[in-house]
Amino acid sequence: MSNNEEEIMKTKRILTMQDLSCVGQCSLTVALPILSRYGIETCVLPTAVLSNHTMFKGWSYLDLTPEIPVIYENWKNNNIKFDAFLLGYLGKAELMALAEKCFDEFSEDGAPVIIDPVFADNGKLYGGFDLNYVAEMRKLIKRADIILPNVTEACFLTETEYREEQGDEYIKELANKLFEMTGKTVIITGVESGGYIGEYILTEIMRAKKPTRKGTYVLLEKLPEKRHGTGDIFASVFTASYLGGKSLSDSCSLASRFVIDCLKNTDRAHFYGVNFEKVLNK
Ligand code: PXL
Repeated sequence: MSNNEEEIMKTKRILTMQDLSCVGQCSLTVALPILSRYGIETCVLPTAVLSNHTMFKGWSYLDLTPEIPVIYENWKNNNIKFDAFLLGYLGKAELMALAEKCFDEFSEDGAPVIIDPVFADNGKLYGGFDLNYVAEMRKLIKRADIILPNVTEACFLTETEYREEQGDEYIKELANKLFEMTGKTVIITGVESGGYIGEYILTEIMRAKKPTRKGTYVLLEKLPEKRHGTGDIFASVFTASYLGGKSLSDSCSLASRFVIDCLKNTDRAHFYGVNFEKVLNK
């Protein structure tokens, strides 16, 4: 087989399950172009169609939950399977059981599940979410191979009080609690330390033939601006890089750099997202 043929054979097919916000540079409108740009066949399962994301003053919401079993039926008939899954904003607690059904029925052997829980930030739940959603997410993350909560989501999931002042011990405590709940790789995002921002990765490795937890920080420069959608961009670049064979920490570092670049390429007046399109073409 020629190199080119091998490349063609190896193309991975991912399913990304999240909402479709018509306007807002988040969820599917970032995951689809980013994953595709990295050469991954990207299939989508839109959980809802929103006029725009929920950081605008108002939004419409068409719930697609009732359509999902119909989609599954057709995928089943067409024998469709996926090599990986990336989940972001789902929107309704009922979607968690449908996500599990999706992993059960449409996974190729060993297909990794990457879940960004997406329901809270800055110590608060996003509009439209409640503690029942968090409880269902607590069950769903047990099916993940990698979870990508921010600090607030990590607090809700572990029932830990949110603190503005965080520190190393607090972050490690959150990560260890999540590791105990899932037994899989935990990556806490938006971790701040001494003017830097990044991730804390907690994963299990074999050391002297024994499974041992290994924690690593990936910290980069912190820019003053905070923008919407950067978590979704981070998750997409991280996933593309990880599926491409890079390590967890290299994938975090690449994804963080990508987000920093997006922020640097976004006008201050552009309040609702970042211009990732400019970075995608670099
Ligand atoms: O970026 C996360 C996200 C995705 N989708 C919708 C959102 C949000 C965050 O608020 O509102 C609809």
